[in-house]
Amino acid sequence: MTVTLNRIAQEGEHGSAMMPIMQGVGRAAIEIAYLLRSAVFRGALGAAGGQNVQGEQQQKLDVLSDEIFLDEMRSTGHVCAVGSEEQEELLVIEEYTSAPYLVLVDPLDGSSNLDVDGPVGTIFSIVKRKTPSDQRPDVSDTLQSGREVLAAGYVLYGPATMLVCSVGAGVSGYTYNANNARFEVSHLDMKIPQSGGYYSVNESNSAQWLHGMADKLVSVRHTQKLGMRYIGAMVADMHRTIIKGGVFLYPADSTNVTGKLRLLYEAIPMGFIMEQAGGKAHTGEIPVLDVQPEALHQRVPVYLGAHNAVDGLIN
Ligand code: P6P
Repeated sequence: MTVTLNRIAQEGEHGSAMMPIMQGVGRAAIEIAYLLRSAVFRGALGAAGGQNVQGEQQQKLDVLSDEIFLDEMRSTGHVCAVGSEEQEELLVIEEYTSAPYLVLVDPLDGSSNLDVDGPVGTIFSIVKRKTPSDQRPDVSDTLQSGREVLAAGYVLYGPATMLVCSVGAGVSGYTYNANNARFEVSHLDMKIPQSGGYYSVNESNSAQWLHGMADKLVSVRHTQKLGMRYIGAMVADMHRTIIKGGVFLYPADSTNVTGKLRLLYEAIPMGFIMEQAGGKAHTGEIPVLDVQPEALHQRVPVYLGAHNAVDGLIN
């Protein structure tokens, strides 16, 4: 009996409520994966000409993936609004303003890898609205700490398309099976190895790191015998860290004093997954999931990985 995404419905306290949205994420992932594979023939590679709220050059595929994801969240009928990296303001789903959930998403993470055919991903988390269902949802509904997240996960568009997710009862990975046109379970109860593996960081920034981070990293990588891998797409670097062990970090530096990665749709969902996989997720000051968000696109430093590797960097 092949196990599919439907098994999520039996997981933990929130599995059944999260199932329709997870299926929507799965549909969006299949559409985005197809778009990525055919982009070069459709003139969909390259810059869209605009910038996102981060001031980063938007790729055409960023915009298309964002549209696909929003459409699939709308089609679930359970989502009242989406906070997206690609949209400055919260996107209210007008047909379902009374729906109970909101989704935070980075629709196409690592899109600078696209023109070199490198791996990219989608990162998402799901929260329950705080505003009453007879009111219009607003950005305050998104400003919840990671401790209130009901579900989170990522899609990795690599040699295979994988959906890795958690509803708070451990982490499982599903791989897209084109023969059956569905995601099928391939990695049950994923746990990060607590020794060995790789450190993963953009070391070209090391001269700007704060708090003696460069020296700490030299010490940790030697004492814990870590190799080095850096793909430049958070989803791919995080997935390898969970499978192989070690730590992924994007420290604050003199240019990005609050870090580069976004709290609501990168750090929190990935921190949720890392903690559920038996790892540690920290900002250098407090656990990522304890940060109280103050803005939709705020940034934080992140240290995500095995406990001993993260502790060696933050203490
Ligand atoms: P840098 C991609 O733009 C991203 O948001 C993450 O996916 C990735 O981990 C990071 O930025 C890469 O940043 O500065 O190393 O290119």
